[in-house]
Amino acid sequence: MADHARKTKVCSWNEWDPLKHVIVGRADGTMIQAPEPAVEREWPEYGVPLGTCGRLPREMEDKANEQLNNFAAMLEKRGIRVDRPTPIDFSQAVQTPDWKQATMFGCMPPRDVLLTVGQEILEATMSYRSRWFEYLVYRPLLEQYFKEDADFRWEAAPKPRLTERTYKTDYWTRFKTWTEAEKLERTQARDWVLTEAEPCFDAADVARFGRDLLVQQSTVTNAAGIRWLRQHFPNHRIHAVIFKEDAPMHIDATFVPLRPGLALSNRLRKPLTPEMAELFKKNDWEIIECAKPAHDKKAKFSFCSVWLSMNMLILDPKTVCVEASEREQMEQLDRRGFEVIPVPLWDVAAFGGGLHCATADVYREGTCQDYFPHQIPGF
Ligand code: DAV
Repeated sequence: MADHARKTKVCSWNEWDPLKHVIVGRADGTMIQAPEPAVEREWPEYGVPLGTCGRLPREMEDKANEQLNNFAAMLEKRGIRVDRPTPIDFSQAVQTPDWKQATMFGCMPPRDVLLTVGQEILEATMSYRSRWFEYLVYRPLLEQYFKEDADFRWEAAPKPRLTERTYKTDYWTRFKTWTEAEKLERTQARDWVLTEAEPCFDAADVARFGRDLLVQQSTVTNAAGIRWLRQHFPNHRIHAVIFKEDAPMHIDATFVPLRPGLALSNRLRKPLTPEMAELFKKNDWEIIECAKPAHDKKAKFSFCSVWLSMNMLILDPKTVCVEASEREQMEQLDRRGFEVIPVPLWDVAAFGGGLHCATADVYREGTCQDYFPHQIPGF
């Protein structure tokens, strides 16, 4: 179809309305990043000690791409338009006037970078130097949507400087010396690797519920980032949340909406914001604990946890895609009346996540609704 003949419309207000257009990531060229203040990768058990960087093995990449391609083809078969990013050479060094970073990362998880709120797609700041330029892989698509949809609001959050001021530079070294109790104290104090020198956030720390957005403060999203989002979306109610977890990154394996009135909560990572439980209760939302994950350890080279079991793509309020090995999670949702579509995607984990991470909404039907008419003052 000629570009101008497509009916492109950018709009998505929540995680569950009928999905019509989505971006699915690619595994091509994904790197184990070189160390930087925000993040250190090490897998001594696989012969990759701290400081090693390089492209993930080609056979893993091929398998991941096969699963991503099958996932995309399944969505297209169901009438959903699927777009893909344009990979660039992620093994190249990148620099700004302030710093130089030996490698980039990849383009598997569009959810981390692109936040769709209504007719807007917002490019997140990101907080890793290796991910500073990641928005470039989505630019061909965003330029196209801009041409094809006169109402598309294309926005980018201020690019952070990411100098030494942005980080507690010895954080990860100290982290390794802390007991579990000490790590949890840091969580209670919201004391992670980012300082508050400038706003930082990843788009995947946001869960969208119409007028209400839950934003997780985490190792990649600071309070200033949440404040920036609050000021950027004045018609939304932004709720800052944290969970019982020592190095949180992204809300989409911790707390996920399923449909109006029903949300799925991680069975280990409990909400540490009492107001959050109250908000859901007051508005008659039921929160259920996720099922037991199928895997008992992370995938090889994966920085994501086994809780990718709850990282799902919802196609409409009755239909949900779940990773195909997550039998118990599928059964739980089946009992709740969902049509569950099993999608093999575990081999993609090392490239940046699961079904939710691997996608970014472009268009869902529906309008902006208020699912929480009873608010909690100050939250
Ligand atoms: O909790 O393992 C998964 C989500 C990454 N986007 C986790 C993070």
